Amino acid sequence: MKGSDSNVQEAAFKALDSFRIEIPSWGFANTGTRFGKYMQAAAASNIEEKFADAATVNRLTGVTPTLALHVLWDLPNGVKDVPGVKLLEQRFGVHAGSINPNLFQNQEYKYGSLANPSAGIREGALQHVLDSIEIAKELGSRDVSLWLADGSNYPGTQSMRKRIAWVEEALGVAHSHLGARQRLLVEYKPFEPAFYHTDIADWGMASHLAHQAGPQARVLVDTGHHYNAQNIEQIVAWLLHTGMLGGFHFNDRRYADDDLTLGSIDPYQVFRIFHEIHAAKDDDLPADVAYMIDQSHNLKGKIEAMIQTVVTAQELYLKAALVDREKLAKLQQSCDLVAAEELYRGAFWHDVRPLTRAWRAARGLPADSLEALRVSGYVERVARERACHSAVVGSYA
Ligand code: RM4
Ligand code: MN
Ligand code: MN
Repeated sequence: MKGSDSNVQEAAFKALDSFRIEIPSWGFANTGTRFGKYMQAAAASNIEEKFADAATVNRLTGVTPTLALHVLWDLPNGVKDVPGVKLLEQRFGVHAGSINPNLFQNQEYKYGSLANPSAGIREGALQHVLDSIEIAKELGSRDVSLWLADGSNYPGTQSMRKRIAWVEEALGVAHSHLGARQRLLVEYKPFEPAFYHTDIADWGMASHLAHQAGPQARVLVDTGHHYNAQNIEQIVAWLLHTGMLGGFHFNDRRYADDDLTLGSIDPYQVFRIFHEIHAAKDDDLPADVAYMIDQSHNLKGKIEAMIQTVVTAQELYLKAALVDREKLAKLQQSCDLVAAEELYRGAFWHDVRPLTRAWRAARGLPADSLEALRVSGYVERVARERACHSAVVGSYA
């Protein structure tokens, strides 16, 4: 921790003022596991309800002004749905955020999308990416984030190298359609749904592909998309060093891509990730990092869990911001290991909740966002309103 109480408060408010996090539309819909779904009466079943829920989260936390959209789920008619989204933006005061093409749900993607051996299917998948870029342009969204489910289940059944070239080619074309201020974010994931090889399996592959695609492409780190023992903050440090870090999909995991609420299993890891970002900023290695949440809750109440996540993200971001990095650098330089570790962990153990509460009060927000949700009765009200039309849907969201 650095400085006197008033200095700490000043530094904390400055850090919190600079922190915004995007929430996902699919976090408000009924989703489930591959074994089934538990329906929630309050779940959003259309984009209007997703915007309404997002606006509630933003009203109570003050830091979620944008909503990530999944093209197939939220704009099933593509660009034609843009005017409707613009009306919702005006009505709810929340803007469309990153645009996520859907390259995994069509039947024809069984053997891949951009890496499918069929040129025709690859072309169709690329067209969907280009439509998504157009949607993003019309909505004024900067980031198009790409996650490919592509891969294979059995050794010898696909040429991994041919597929690399096909993805390279497609991303190059996609990049050439970006507007001047837009970015292409390339997400990686080691397995699932493919269980032998995944075409973009790790940060090295994503970084290579982003590099090849062009100067406006970056890597997207989804915290759930790593093997268990992986040192994610080291990956973040490398991506910062090489200028390739574009953004995050935050969630927590115990086993694989569990999409549990951020910090529920390992809050220290999130602190360590944020520390790398703050440290890079101090070292004049600034990165334009898009913080996003990629969670959708099957058991917890969706709006409640989203607010819990946003507040947790703020707390961990703040803890990391308050590390005395000048002092830490000296201890690192002199290899004073225990003192360095204690300083680092000390910031993690520091309870910043009084500071986040004070910041909210100072910014005209409810001091306790979760309590404010309970008091508002929003969840109960929408549960009543939505009960009559909440359809059982077959797809993921
Ligand atoms: C994937 C990946 C993508 C997300 C989908 C729903 O595992 O995390 O980012 O859009 O899930
Ligand atoms: Mn993700
Ligand atoms: Mn995922």
